[in-house]
Amino acid sequence: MMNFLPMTDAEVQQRYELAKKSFADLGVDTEKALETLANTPISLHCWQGDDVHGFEVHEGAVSGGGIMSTGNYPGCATSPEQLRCDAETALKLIPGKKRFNLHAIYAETEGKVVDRDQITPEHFARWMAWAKEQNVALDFNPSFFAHPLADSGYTLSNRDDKVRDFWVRHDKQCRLIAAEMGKAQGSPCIVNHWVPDGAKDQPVDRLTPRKLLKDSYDRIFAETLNPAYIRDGVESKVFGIGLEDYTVGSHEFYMNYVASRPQKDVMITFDMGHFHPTESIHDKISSVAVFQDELLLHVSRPIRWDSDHVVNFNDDLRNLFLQLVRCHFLKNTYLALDFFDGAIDRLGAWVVGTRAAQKALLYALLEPTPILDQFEKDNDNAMKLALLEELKGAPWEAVYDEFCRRQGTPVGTAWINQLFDYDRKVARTR
Ligand code: RNT
Ligand code: ZN
Repeated sequence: MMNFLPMTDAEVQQRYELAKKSFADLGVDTEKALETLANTPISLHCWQGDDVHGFEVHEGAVSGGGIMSTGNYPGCATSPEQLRCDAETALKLIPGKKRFNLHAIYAETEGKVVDRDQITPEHFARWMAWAKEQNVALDFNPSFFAHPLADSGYTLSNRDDKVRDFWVRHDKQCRLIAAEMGKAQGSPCIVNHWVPDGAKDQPVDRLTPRKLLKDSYDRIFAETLNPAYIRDGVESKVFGIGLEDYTVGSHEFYMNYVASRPQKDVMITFDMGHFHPTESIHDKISSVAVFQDELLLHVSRPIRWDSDHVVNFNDDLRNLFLQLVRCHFLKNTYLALDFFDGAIDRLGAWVVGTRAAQKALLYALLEPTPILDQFEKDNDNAMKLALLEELKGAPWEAVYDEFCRRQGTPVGTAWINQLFDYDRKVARTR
C-alpha cells in the first residue's frame, strides 16, 4: 500500500505563511477566514454509514421505497455500536466544528417493536449520551419512508385520514424528541421535514394532496416549541424514482409554504440534488436572503439525477459557498450533508465529502470580493473574469492544511493512510 508521508508542522506553517502573504496582498485576512471556518458547524448525516437502513425493529417484512442507496461495498454498519464507531473515526479525520444528523429510524428500542408514532426521547438516550461525549450537537429528521403506511406513495398528503394522522403524529413526536435534544445540548436541534409523496404517472388531481400537505404541516407546526431548542426546515424536491410525474412537496409548494408563515418559524431546505439536472441552487440563495431569515442546506452531488454522490470540490459546491459568503448569509444558514454511497468505503465517503464542503467554504471565505465588486461596478468585466480565474489557483489549500494542523487532524493526503487502515481492519472484515 502507498504510505502517504505527512508534512511536518514546520512545512505546513511555512506554506501557510506564504499563502497568508499572498492573500493579504489582495486584502484578504486568512486568520479571519480560519476563525469563521472553525466556528461554522457542518452536520454529518448518520445515514451515510449504513445506506439509510436504520435500526427499526419490524414485525413483518421491511417496506422499501422512498429512498435508495446503491452499492454493496463491505462494512455497512448494522448496529448502533458499529455506526457510532465509524462515525467517531470520521469525526477524528475532519477538522472544525461538527454536528451529527439522525433520522427517526435510528431509534434504539431494545429489540421491541415501537411504531413511528410512538417514539420518544428515551429511544435516543444513547445517541444523546454519545453526542455529548463526542462534543457534537445532534440534528434530527422524521422518517416518512420504508414503512407500510408509506407504500401508497402518500404520507402527510394521504387522502386517508387514518394514514395521514399517523404521519402527523410521527412528525409531532419527532419535534418533541428534537426539542429534548436541543435543550440537553444547549444548541437548537435542526429538524428537516422531507416527505417522498408523489405519483409515478399523471395524477388528474394535483391539487388535493397539496392542500392536505399544507394542512398536515399546519397541524405539525401549530405547536410552538422553543426556538432555542429546535428549528424546522421543509425540503422541496422535483421528482423521485418511481414518482417521476408528480412530487407533492415541490419547490413552489415549499417556497410558498414558508412564505405563508408570517412568524417565519419554518425555513426552506435546499438539497443540491433536488432540482432539474442543470439547475443549481447557488442562484437561489440571494432570493432567500431577500425574504427569509434562515436557510437549511443539504449539501449533495447529483449526477444526472438526485443520485446523492459524495460531495466533491466542484464548481457547484464553490458557487454555493461563494453565494452564502457574498450574500452575508452564512451565519443564517445551517449546513447539513446529504449523500450516501454504498459502493465505496463508507468512512471514506463521509470524510471526503465533509472535507470537500469545508474546503469550498474556505475558498469562498478567502475571496477578495470587494475587488471583484469594484470591477463589476466599473464594467471591467474582463478584469473580473481574469481575477476569478487566477483565484482558482490561489494557495487556499495551504490555508486548509494549516486549519487541519491547528485542529489536530491529519494534513493533506495523510488521512488516507488511516482510511486505508480502517477499511482493511474494520470495514472489510465485517
Ligand atoms: C431525499 C432527501 C432527504 C433524505 C434524507 C435521508 O431525497 O434528500 O433529505 O436524503 O432525509
Ligand atoms: Zn436531502
